[in-house]
Amino acid sequence: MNRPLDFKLYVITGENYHPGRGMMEVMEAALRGGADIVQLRDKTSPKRELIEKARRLKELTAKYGVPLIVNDHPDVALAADADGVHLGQDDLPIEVARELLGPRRIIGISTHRIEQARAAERAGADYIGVGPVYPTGTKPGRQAVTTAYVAQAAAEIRIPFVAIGGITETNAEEVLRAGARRLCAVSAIVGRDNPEAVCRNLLGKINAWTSGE
Ligand code: TZP
Ligand code: MG
Repeated sequence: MNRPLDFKLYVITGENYHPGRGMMEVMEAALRGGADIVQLRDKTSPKRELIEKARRLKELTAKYGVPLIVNDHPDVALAADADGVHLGQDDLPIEVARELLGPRRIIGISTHRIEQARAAERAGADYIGVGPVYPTGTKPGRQAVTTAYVAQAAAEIRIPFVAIGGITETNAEEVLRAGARRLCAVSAIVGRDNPEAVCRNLLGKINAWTSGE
């Protein structure tokens, strides 16, 4: 996977949201629906298991020509030959992750205010997450940044930014109206019976907003 990177619909694994259905099945449905970047986010599995999951997911995403990002762990990303890593503000600094991963892999970072977005851009991040836009049970206890921060990022940030947090088919248009051109969701996609249809619908909304720009 070569940088620079672009994408529209970012899907993150969330196994708590689909009991009885496997991660691979659910993520393949999302990929069929047009998800064009995938993140393995698993805060509980031991590293050995995480590597196994990442390797299986990488095989799948490669079939669709879609990058696989590993949350939190550059070493797991390397072990699975994933395309990149996603960091939080308290994880490894971007510069250190870049040393580990080299120039070709993708580094993304979550941001919650514009100063963090500026710092991420300066440090060489390939994309940033902007959120949580709305309150979400997937990341409890973190205050919503609202669409005001989405609008600020749209006005100022030049690397790709993806809006995340509580985004659904119902509020997607509001987020797009605020200036987002890339959306990310966990529960609203993997927690639904038909992730493929949800992805198609969300992508349709993104495309409607970006056509003619
Ligand atoms: N980072 C900011 S909000 C969030 C993460 C990982 C969770 C998004 O999950 P959902 O279910 O789409 O609200
Ligand atoms: Mg993290």
